[in-house]
Amino acid sequence: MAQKTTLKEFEAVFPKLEEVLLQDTQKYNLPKEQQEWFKKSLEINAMGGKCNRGMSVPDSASLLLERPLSDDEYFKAATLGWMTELLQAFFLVSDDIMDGSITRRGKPCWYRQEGVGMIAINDAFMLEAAIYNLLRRYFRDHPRYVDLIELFHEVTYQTELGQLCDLLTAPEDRVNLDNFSMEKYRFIVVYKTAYYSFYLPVALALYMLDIATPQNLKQAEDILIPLGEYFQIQDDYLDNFGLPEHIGKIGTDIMDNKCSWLVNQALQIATPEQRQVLEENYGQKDKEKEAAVKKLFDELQLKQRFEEFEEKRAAEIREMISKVDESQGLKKTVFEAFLAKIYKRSK
Ligand code: GPP
Ligand code: MG
Ligand code: MG
Ligand code: MG
Repeated sequence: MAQKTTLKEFEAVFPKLEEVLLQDTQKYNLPKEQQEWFKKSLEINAMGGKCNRGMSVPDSASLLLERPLSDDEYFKAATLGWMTELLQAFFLVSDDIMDGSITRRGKPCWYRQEGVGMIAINDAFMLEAAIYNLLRRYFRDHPRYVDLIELFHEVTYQTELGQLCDLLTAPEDRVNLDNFSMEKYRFIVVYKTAYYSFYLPVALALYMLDIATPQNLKQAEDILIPLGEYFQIQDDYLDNFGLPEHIGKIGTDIMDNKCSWLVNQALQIATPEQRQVLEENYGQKDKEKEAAVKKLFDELQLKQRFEEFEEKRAAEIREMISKVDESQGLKKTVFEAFLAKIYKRSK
């Protein structure tokens, strides 16, 4: 039987990786003060999240093997998991600057913390560098080392393509609702979120166990991408309807002029008068205008619309999972575990 990891167990691996990363800086004679800075950046930015992405690497590996992992397997899988958390840290530090966000994980965003500012950009690059550093240290002799490196590179690039589309559809100075569409929305979320959050952890587990094939990777992608799209739709929903105490961040999508799921849904059902309200109030850094859009979202019953979407998408995904051909090395339980983690999430 497979064994599910706990946050405590997973977090217990981090100090070892941190130590390895800090020791490595000594070969360049990095001064003590800068080592301390890097340590703090690692601890604040990589630690303290839900670690859903990271923990899903050991969980997926155990489900694929249908048995608990040995200590060595667990350490390797958790290390790959921490690399996905480092990738996420690199993205979030950068994304919060780009989105002008205020809080993350219940604290001020890294770039807004005392003495940090735009140094956060360099810190983001170093969080990314840490991935390849750990990969080299622990996987250089692994038969799929090159595949692992290429996977991180490709998924990073895919996320950047999504982020580019996210940013260019949300110009700060001019609101043009004609820019938005569900087609564009789908591209944005699949690339900026689904690949790194859902496909990556499972692909990592498959490579680690050296059972990845073009067929099972494709099979995994076909389910994990719609699942990731659903996850980002939840993120957009929670940006407006979630509680900051639950989600650990304050929504900025309306003021940021984002091509979010909510505004796309609103555009599909708005009367000409309601569309006018959006034209006049969406995408402006003004609390009252934001409140007018929030009021319109309530009038349009977008909460209910989201709940209907959620039921429908969860049912579709369950259907897809039921059809997984396990002869290719995959297990239905891998996908069920992901769905169970995100279905009706409030944070
Ligand atoms: C989530 O978007 C997407 C990312 C965090 C990827 C960022 C990609 C980069 C290449 C930097 P979001 O802005 O909706 O996330 P949140 O709501 O957490 O700010
Ligand atoms: Mg953001
Ligand atoms: Mg963003
Ligand atoms: Mg968001």
